Amino acid sequence: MALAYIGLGSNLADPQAQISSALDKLAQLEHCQISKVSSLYFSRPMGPQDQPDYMNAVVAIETNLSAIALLDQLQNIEQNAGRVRKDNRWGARVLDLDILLFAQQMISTERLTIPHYGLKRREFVLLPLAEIAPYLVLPDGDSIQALANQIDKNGLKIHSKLS
Ligand code: 5RY
Ligand code: CA
Ligand code: CA
Repeated sequence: MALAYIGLGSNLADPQAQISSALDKLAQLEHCQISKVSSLYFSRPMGPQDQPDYMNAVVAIETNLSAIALLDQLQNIEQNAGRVRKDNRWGARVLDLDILLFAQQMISTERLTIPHYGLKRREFVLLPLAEIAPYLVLPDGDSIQALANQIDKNGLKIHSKLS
C-alpha cells in the first residue's frame, strides 16, 4: 500500500459542496481508503486574481493503485463534477484534484509531476497538509512543519471541519 496526499480545490458552483462531494467519491474508489482529512480552508486566489476565492483541503489516502492509475481516477471525478478545460490554464474551476505526494516517489512525466510543483510555495496546500501530517518529510528532506511555519498565510482561514 502507498500513502498518498491529495489536494482538493474549488471556486465555482458551491465550492464547499464540491469538496464534500469529491470526498464521498474518493471514499468510494476501489483500492483506496481515506485515512485523514484536513479542515476546509477558505483561500484567496493565487495566480490570476480575476476569479472567486477558493475552498481548499488535503486528504491522505492509502492505495494499491499506481500513481498514474490514481490520476486517471481523480481526473474522472473532476470530469463528472463538470470540469471543463478552458484556455485560461489557471482560471476558475468547479473541482481540482492534485496528487501532492505519492509515497516517497519522485515522478516527472508528461502527465504527472510528483511531488506537486506548487506544494512548497502554496499556503492553501502546505497548511492543510501540515494539519494532517505535521511530521511529514518530503523526498528532498524538507520538513512540512518547517515549511508551514515559514509561509505567508495570504489570508488563508479555516472555514469548517470536514468528515
Ligand atoms: C502563483 C499560479 C497559479 C499559484 C500561482 C496557480 C488555486 C497557483 C489557486 C487553489 C487558491 C490556482 C494555480 N503564484 N488559489 N490558484 N487555491 N489554484 N487559493 O486551489 F496556485 S491556479
Ligand atoms: Ca490539477
Ligand atoms: Ca491545483
